[in-house]
Amino acid sequence: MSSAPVKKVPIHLQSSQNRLLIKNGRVVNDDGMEDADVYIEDGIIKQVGRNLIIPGGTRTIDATGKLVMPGGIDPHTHFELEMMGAKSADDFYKGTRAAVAGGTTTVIDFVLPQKGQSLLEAYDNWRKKADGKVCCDYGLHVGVTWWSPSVKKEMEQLVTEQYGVNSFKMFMAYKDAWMLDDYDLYCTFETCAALKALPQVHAENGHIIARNTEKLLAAGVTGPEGHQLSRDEEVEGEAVNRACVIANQAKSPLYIVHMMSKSALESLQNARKRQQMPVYGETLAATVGTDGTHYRNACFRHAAAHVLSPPLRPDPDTPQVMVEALADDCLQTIGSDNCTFHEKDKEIGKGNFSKIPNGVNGVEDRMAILWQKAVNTGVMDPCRFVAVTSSNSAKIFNIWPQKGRIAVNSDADVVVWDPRLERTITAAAHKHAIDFNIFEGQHVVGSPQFVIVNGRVCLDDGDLRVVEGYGKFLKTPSNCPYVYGDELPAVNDRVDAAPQNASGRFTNGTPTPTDLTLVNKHLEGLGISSGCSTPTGRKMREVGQRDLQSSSFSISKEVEGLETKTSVRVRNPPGGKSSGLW
Ligand code: URQ
Ligand code: ZN
Ligand code: ZN
Repeated sequence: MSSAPVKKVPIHLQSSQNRLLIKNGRVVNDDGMEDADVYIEDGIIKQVGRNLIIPGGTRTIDATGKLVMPGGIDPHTHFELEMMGAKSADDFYKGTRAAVAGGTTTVIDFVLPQKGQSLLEAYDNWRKKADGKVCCDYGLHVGVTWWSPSVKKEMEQLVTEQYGVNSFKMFMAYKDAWMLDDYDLYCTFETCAALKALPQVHAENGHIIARNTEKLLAAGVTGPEGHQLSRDEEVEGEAVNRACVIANQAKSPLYIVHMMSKSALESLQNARKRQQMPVYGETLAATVGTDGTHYRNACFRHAAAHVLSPPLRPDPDTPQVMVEALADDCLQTIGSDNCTFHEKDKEIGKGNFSKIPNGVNGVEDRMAILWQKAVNTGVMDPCRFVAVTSSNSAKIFNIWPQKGRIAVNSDADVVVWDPRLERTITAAAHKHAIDFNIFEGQHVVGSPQFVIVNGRVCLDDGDLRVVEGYGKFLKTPSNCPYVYGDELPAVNDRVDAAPQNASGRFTNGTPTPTDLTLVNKHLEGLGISSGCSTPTGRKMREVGQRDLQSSSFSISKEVEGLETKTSVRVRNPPGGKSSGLW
């Protein structure tokens, strides 16, 4: 007797319908922590709490001693990007596979049209490259690399529901390729403001870089060290300031991508004091995890592998200053700018540093590197880690709380983070398409043990089980309440901040010093360094000036003896009222 035909269910459907319970972990959101179980069904978080009633047959992950965090959101990747005569090596499959391996469950890539190319055509090409390959959800920013009335029209179309784009990147560098002049920048910022979209800038003075490059090459400086010499900190700081001025004139908010230097931070902080609209700052895993001394390495392969723009800085304090800027809310996000190139492609620039394709790895190691440099050192608490690696990007790009949050009805993008897991980063073990890693040999303590993407366990106790094409395109709607909401305090209110809890956007609902003491106690229970640097409305420090208080591990005397509670619940809309309940 023949048995009834078995109906094959596509693997992604089987997986997303699985029920999953993450038990005994400590749930960490950007605004608090609680000991809670998380129940997931059909790709959505259905319950968060203790003593949940769960259907039989549910798979259980024991997260005892682990942190249960929203999956990372990398706001800056370049997969399969054609630039400078080469194509970036990580495509949307390998790139998102590497992302998931490191705990990132959403990426936002950049559509970068050639000068003169239709933005819509470039967008369609990106969707064709990505849709069938992504292992996790992805969104798109669109580059405005030239300006005309037709470009303006296409921007208007791109922000509609059909296309789902709410952010546009403009370049102040890459002269004769993607660079816009100040007039065109002003027009693009005005257009973004009118569309309630968010302009982004790559802030470096492209004219100065071009002239310095000519002079260096003429003087016989042709190696990768010339890349850094042609564009020092001042060249970045000037452009950050200019971009802020233009945004202020255009009455537009602004997001500055890949901020790499103290000079850039200084310009940002100064601009915020006068800015009418918010200015957000992003730095990179590369910036906090390595430095510009590598450009002097005698091996071309090694030095060229570190070439990106703006460059890594030779100043040894810069990585630490960037970590502190993230902790203090001077910077809001950390991306990877993942744009990897094979050695043969980097060699295009042998004999002329200005032809080395720009870009490094980072999408896989972004979270572990920041954890190591920021949380293990006591500069940042886990809540702030979640904010800068996930929730803030979700808020700024208007996908919060669908993404970036462990809460009922949020997407089941979850990382079970083992703060004790030790490993050494190597190219031999990474998931990228290239055989070089700029963090090679770095020992990190803290990494994902499980990564759940839309309800599917894609990193399963260390085993990577991604599915090509499982991810979806994620629309990012315009008119983000977090960026454009009238009721919200401006970022610069925070610069001259009033005492505790008179907070800016990112600090609404964040713990007060008393609350942080309790967070510290939770961490001590886990054996984690517990210095808390989550912004509490205090005045921002000057760039590079270390705040010893914020990096202290000690529990504040005034609250010693308080009863430790096991849950923290602060449920605020983005930028909503501050009302921490412990
Ligand atoms: O400028 C960028 O963001 C891309 C195109 C290249 N990567 C880099 O060097 N930052
Ligand atoms: Zn850039
Ligand atoms: Zn980039």
